Amino acid sequence: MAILPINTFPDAVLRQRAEEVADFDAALERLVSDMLDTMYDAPGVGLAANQIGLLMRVAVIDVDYEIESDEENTDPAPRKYKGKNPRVFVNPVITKRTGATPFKEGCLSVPGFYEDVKRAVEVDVTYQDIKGTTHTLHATGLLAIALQHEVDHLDGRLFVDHLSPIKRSLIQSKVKKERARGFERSKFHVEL
Ligand code: QAP
Ligand code: CO
Repeated sequence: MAILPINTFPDAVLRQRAEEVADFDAALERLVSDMLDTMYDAPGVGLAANQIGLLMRVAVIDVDYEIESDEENTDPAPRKYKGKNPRVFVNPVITKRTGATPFKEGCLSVPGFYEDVKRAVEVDVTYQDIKGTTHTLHATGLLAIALQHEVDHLDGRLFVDHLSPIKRSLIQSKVKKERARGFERSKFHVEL
């Protein structure tokens, strides 16, 4: 169990193409487990290995879980989930895209920003599971959007790349500024 730090825009590792996974070993199992812990902790619905600084074609997605609200517990740390459905995609390839729709997306690497991105409505994806077995999946709804978003990450693309250059650079400077503020806060242990 480990929650890993998430790289944020414009970190260089988010711009690199991740490499195909060849070894379906214990190290991969640990990586996937840590990625799921990190995603649920955030909380987010998807996370690609680039976001935790590893250039491996691995993504985790859970578009089905809900955070159980707990009025008694004001501590943000352990959270409860109902209906967890972790999905793991190793070496995912989108083989078919159908339709087009705008979808308001966010990203754990671009915290606090949500913008409309044009995505396919349905996708076919071929991928391997954690054991290396190949599967194909026809995805619709939020899962189809998440798959396109995560495969973009593995190819070094972010949702902000689908926006105008002006919007992108504005978001970049704001994310950088927020990150610097976060650093100052942790350095001096000041609660704002
Ligand atoms: C990718 O995104 C995605 O800005 C996953 O402050 C996007 O989990 C899948 C998040 C759209 C499907 C549709 C973003 C959390 C989480 C933030 C995420 C934030 C806190 C984003
Ligand atoms: Co993302």
